[in-house]
Amino acid sequence: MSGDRGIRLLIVGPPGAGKGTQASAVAEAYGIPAISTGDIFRANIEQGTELGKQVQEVMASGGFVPDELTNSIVADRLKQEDAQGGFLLDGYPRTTEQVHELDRILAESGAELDAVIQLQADTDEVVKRLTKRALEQGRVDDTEDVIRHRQDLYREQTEPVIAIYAERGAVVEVDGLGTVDDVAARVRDGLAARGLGVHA
Ligand code: B4P
Repeated sequence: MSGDRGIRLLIVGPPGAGKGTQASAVAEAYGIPAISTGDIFRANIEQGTELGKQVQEVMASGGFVPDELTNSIVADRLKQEDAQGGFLLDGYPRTTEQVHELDRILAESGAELDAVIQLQADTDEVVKRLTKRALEQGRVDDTEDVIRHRQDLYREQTEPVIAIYAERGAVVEVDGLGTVDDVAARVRDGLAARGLGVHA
């Protein structure tokens, strides 16, 4: 870990791989905030803020919010007090441009990433999960066409992000199939194997 300044993690994976679900468990175990760009955008839409109005349409279509906007939100969020002792970023970076911005933000504060958790799940499984969530939560971006578009964007824009971190040797691959508890145990083991266990 980066000295006494806590652990800094990313969690990436296709929509429906279970990022949000696992992020809460990991963040709780390490006592760090889980920062989900998707949650930040959804909260703004719900509250009808200016940002919410700006991102509403693109999110409903399954597209990516423009890098410039997303980057500035993350830069501001990471300056907050609770993120000084480490953080888990969920759903960011999603484009190579966002990787460069995160590199810049971290370099500015002299911090480094400790690991990137890559949750893996095949397309059939993620489509099944998101279709189920659509019935339970009614998220506007969980319709079949939009789910497909989000998966395409993930392959085109976010897989190259994982390749960058793999090149840096930062990726912890985790099989996202199975129960939530099974996956959580694999995440814990994967981090522990890199010397990043909760009690390490
Ligand atoms: P997100 O909020 O990140 O949405 P997501 O990719 O669908 O992930 P989510 O966390 O909701 O789902 P999860 O896989 O955990 O992004 C939404 C939108 O915001 C994007 O499309 C984009 O428009 C915008 N956005 C966000 N970040 C951006 C960025 N950096 N740049 C540009 N735009 C950005 O889980 C899915 C479901 O699976 C859940 O219902 C869960 O209960 C279920 N599940 C989890 N684990 C399971 C398991 N083991 N078994 C069965 N079901 C499971």
